[in-house]
Amino acid sequence: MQQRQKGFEFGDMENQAADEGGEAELASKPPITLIPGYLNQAQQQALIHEAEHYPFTRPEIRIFGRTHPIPRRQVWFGDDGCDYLYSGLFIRAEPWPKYALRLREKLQRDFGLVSNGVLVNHYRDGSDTMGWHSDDEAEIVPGSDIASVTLGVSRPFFLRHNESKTKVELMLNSGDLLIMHWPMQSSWQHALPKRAKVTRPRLNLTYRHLIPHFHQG
Ligand SMILES: O=C(O)CCC(=O)C(=O)O
Repeated sequence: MQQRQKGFEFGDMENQAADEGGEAELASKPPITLIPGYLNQAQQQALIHEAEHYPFTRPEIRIFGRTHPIPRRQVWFGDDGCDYLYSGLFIRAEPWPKYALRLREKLQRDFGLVSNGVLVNHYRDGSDTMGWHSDDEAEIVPGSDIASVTLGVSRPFFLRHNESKTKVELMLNSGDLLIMHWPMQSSWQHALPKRAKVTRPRLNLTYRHLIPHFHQG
């Protein structure tokens, strides 16, 4: 049976998944569901240990004509043909590791959340970061949700509406699940800001549903 939970944590405001719809609603409340403590300690530890062996890289991206290594490490796991073009980088899908795959299956069981790839980001400390962006690449299946699971140190996570500029801040703790519902990626951006005082690492896994073989046609 599909389970659809709603969570709460929205700065001082009440969080409510904005699937009731409406432009004004969408401009003030991001369509998200936060489920604190979705993964238990054993599940978190299994993933954290597994990630010690992930083939992370720190690719270079071009910004205003100059190349810079991204301020974090990342790896993309996916089904055959689910390669990803992200921030101008073409990332070939690596085969699924055991626990990342189990989490994919759990998300599908618990929420009917279909995915065929996961981007894993590793932030060594608070100087590693993710800038403002939307996950709106052409190969993402229209209408699909993105599930984001956090492990390790707690960090704030920001969302900002493209037009109203409404800003929402969440605190993401280890084991939390944040579901970014469609159409969040077309009207909101998100970011993980730097935090100088954070000295411990954080992992984040975002499960996405891609159109298979998109880059092979
Ligand atoms: O680390 C995070 O929580 C954000 C990850 C993210 O924005 C992404 O993978 O697109």
